[in-house]
Amino acid sequence: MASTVNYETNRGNGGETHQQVPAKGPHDGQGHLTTNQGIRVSDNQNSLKSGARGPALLEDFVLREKIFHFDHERIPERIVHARGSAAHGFFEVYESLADITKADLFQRPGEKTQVFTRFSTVAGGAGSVDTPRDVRGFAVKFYTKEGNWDLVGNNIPVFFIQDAIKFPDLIHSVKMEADRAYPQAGSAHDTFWDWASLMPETTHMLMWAMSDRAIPRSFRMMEGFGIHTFRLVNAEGKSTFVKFHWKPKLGMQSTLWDEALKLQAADNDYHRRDLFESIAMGAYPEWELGIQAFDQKFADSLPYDVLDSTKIIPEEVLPVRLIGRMVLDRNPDNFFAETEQVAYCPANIVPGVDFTNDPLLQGRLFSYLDTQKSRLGTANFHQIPINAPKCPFANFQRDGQMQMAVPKGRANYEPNSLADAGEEPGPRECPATGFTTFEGRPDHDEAGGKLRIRAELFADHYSQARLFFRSLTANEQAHVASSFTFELSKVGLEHVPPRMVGNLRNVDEELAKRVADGIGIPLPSKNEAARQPIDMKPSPALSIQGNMKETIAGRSIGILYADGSDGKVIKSLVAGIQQKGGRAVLISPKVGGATLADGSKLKADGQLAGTPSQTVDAIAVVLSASGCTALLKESAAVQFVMDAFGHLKAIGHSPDAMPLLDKAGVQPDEGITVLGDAFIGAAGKRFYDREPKVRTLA
Ligand code: HDE
Repeated sequence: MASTVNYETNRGNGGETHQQVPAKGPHDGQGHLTTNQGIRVSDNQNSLKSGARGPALLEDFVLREKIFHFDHERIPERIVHARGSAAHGFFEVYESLADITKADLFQRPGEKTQVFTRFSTVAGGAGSVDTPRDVRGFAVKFYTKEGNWDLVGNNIPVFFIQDAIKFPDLIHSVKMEADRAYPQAGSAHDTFWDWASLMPETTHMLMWAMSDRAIPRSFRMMEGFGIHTFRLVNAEGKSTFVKFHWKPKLGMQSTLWDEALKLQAADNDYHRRDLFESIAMGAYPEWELGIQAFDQKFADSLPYDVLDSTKIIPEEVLPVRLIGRMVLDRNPDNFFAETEQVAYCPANIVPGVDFTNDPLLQGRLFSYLDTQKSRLGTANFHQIPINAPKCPFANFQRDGQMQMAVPKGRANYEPNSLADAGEEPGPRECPATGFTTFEGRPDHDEAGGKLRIRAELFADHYSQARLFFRSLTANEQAHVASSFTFELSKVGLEHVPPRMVGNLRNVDEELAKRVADGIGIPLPSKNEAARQPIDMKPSPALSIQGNMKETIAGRSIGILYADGSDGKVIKSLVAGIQQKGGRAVLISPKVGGATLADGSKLKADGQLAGTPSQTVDAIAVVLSASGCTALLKESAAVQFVMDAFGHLKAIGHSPDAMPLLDKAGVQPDEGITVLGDAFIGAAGKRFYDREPKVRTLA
C-alpha cells in the first residue's frame, strides 16, 4: 500500500517546468506503489503529457486506472437503514440450551461465537445525521460453526405493519417526498402522516416511535429485539416459540427532543463517534441476549396473535430468560469493506432455529437476498470477507460476476459418479446434520384456500398501543404527546392531523385531547376500530425512565474551566469520574487549554464553542471569579450551562461559577450541586422533575 506522504512543491523560475514531487522518496521503508495489475508506479504526482504545457495522453494507463476506479467507488446505499455503524465482537452463551435448541452456538456454556453488529437509522440516507427521531436497526451476524445466523432486528419490539406487502408503501411515505426530496431522515412531514393515519395497524409502533425510544442517547444504551416470533428446535425435533431481546449492560437511556435536535447541529456523527470511541478506549459495549420461550398452548391463550409483528408479549406475562452476552470489542478496519458491504439476511438461520408464519417475516425472507444483488452487484456477495461464513462451505453453485473461488475438477452437478473414475465428486447432502424445516401445523395453520386475508386477532390495532402508553411514567407520556404534536404540526395537509387524532382516541382519550390541544384543533370524532381494544395490565418494563441505571459508567462528563481555574479541583473530579467508569471531557474556551491558578497549563479535549453541553451527560463548571466574569460575555458559555439545565442534567459548580449559572437561568434543585462526591452521585441521573420548569409539554 502507498504511504501517506507530505507533498512539497518544487517550483522553478521563469520558463522552467513545475513538478510535484513527494517529500519522501518511494524507498522510505514502505512498499512499492503499483497499479491494480502489479506494475510499479514511478510518479504518482503528474499525469503523462505531451510536453510540459501539452495535453494529457490517453496512453496514461496509470492515470486512467486510478480515475476509473475512483469513479466507481460508491455502491447504491441501502434502500432503508442506509446510515449505520458497526463493530466486531463475540457472543458468549451462559448455559446449555440443548433442551430447547440444537443450534451449535447454544450448546456449551462459556463458548464464544464471533459476531459483527450493525446499528442504523431507517429513513435517512447514508450521509444523514445520527440523532433524528427514528427507529434504530440492531442487526447481528453470528459466525457460527454451522454457518451464519443473522438476527436482523430493531431497537423497538414491534413494527409499523403486519404484512410485507405494505413495506414499500411505508418506506415511500416516510422517506423524502418524491417531488421535493425533503425532509431527510424524518417522519415529520405530509406523506408519512397521510399514510400512517390511514393505516390503524401502525398505531402501536407509532406510540413507540413518538416515545423516547426513538431518540436514544447511544447505541450502547438501547435495547434490541428480533421482533417476530421465531422457533427454536431441539435434537428431538420439538419446537419452542421464541422472542429475542438484547438488554444493554449500561441500561437504557434516551436524549430529550430538544437535545437530539441540538446534537444534529453539534455532531452529525454523535452515535457513530460514541460507538467507535468507546471501543477504541476499551469501554466495550455489552448486551445480554434474552429469550421469551413459549409453546403453542401459551400462544393460544393470549388475546393477540404471536404471528402479528405489531404485538409484544409483556415481560411481566412471560419473563425474559437471559442466555448469553454480546461484547463488541473491535472496530472495523475499513468502513466500506465491512460496515458498508455487510449483507444481513433474516433468512440466514442455522439448524436449531426456524421461522414462523409471521407474514412480515416471510416477506423479509425474500427481500434481503434480493436487495444484496442490487447493492453489491453480484450473486457472489457472500464471498466478500465480512459476509463469508467462518466455517467451511461448499456446493455446486458456480461462476457469476466477481467469482473469487477457483473450483477444481468437473464436479459442478449432482448426483454424479465421478468418484468411480477417481475424480473428486464434490460435497453431498446430509439428512442427519443438514438443516430441516419444522413442519408446523399444516392441517391447522395452513388449512384453507389461497386467500388474501389476515388472521382474526390481527384486527386489534389499539389494545397494545394503549398498554404501551399507560405503562410509561407521566413525564414519558408527556414526551409522547409532545412528539405527536411536533410531528403533526409539520403536516400541511389539513385533513390529516384530525384523522390521526381520531385514531389516538381509540388508544387513550387523554392523549388524544392533549395532541388536539397541542396542535390547536378541535377534538375530532373517534375513528371506528376494526376490533374493540381491551385493557391490558400495564407493563413497567416498557418504561425507560423506570428502568434507567443511575450510573456514570459509559457516560461523559464535561468539565468547563478557564484561566484561573483550580487545577486540584479539576484533577480530583477527573479521578472521581474515571474511578466510576465515566469519561471526563475537558472543555475550555481555547482547545490549547487555559492557565490554571497555580500557573500550569491544562490542555483541553474540546473548545467550548465546538463542544456544547448536549455532547456530554453532565457538566462541572470549575471557574475562578475572574474566569467566570470573562465567560459571562460568552454566549457559548451561557448556552452551555443553559442547555445542561434544559436537558435535565446534573450541574456541579465551584462557588465562583455561580454568576454564570444565574445568567443561564439555573434554578436550584437536587441536580445542582457543589463539586465532589455530591456531583459524582448526581451526574449519573437525569432530573425529569425539572422539566416543567424549562418547557411546556403537551
Ligand atoms: Fe428490513 N430491510 N425490511 N426490517 N431491515 C433492509 O436489507 C425489509 C423490517 C432491518 O444493518 C434491507 O440489506 C422488508 C423489520 C434492519 O445492514 C431490505 C421488510 C425489521 C436492516 C429490507 C422489512 C427490519 C434492514 C435494505 C418488511 C426489524 C439493516 C438493505 C417485510 C425486525 C441491516 C438491506 C443492516 C434492511 C427489507 C421490515 C430491520 C430492503 C421488505 C420488521 C436492521 O432488504
